[in-house]
Amino acid sequence: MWRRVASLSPMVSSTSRYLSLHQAASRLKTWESFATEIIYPEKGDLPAKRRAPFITFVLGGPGSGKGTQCEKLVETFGLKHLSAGDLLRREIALNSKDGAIILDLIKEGKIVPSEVTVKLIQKELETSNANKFLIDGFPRSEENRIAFERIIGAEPDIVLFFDCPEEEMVKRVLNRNQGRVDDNIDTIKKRLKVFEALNLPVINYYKKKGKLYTVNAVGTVDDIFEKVRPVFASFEKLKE
Ligand code: UP5
Ligand code: MG
Repeated sequence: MWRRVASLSPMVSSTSRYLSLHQAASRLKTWESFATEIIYPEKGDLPAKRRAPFITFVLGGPGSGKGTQCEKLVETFGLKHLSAGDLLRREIALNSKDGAIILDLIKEGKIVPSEVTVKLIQKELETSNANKFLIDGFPRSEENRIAFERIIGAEPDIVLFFDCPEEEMVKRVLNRNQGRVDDNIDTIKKRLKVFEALNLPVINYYKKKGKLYTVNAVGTVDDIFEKVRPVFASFEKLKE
């Protein structure tokens, strides 16, 4: 069962005023497919796929180590890793209809429109057999966050924030050497500005909600993982 988002119903109904009946009905259908209460079978257990997924948002500035730590979480806890940046880069590689626009935005360190990113994440969530997800590098703005709640009809269970000094992040990104179009000093400066202006408010939002786990992201990869591991080990749902 997906967790219902308290503000979802009013948001859907107020949004519907600006949508055609067909659009509104289709949005409601999408939401219902995620949010409908599950009727428990009299005997036996629910198939894993139908349980509420455990969702973690993994946030932090460029080069703070989100992807690196996600890989270790996958190995240790069997979580499914969805990197929003990788999903967008895949669209570029596939030359999809949004590919060219995505490339221009990434080159400028700007945020791709929420609808595009959320739809890509939605497709992965719907088609995966997994029930525990790490959503890496998303949401990057309050608008992203609200779009996820509206379209997916769910909130994260926890939010992991890798807190890393800018100097260290710049050093790591410049040393990466994987040919990413945004790994150059001009774009990194823009990415850092966007992170501070738009992503920090999201981090503060989850802090107020008591969902935020902040990890000091300085140190070796293994040292940092030793700070991340207990966060996940404490969730019974992840042991199922
Ligand atoms: N490294 C990692 N940990 C280290 C450590 N402890 N000590 C020393 N080195 C360490 O790590 C970066 C580098 O540092 C690697 O070489 C690693 O080996 C080393 P990584 O784990 O890759 O860091 P990460 O935080 O994942 O950095 P990344 O550059 O991927 O973060 P971004 O958030 O900038 O990139 P993302 O791919 O998420 O987004 C790219 C762009 O896509 C955005 O700028 C935006 O334009 C667009 N985008 C959207 O518009 N919307 C989205 O929802 C997502 C992306
Ligand atoms: Mg990454």
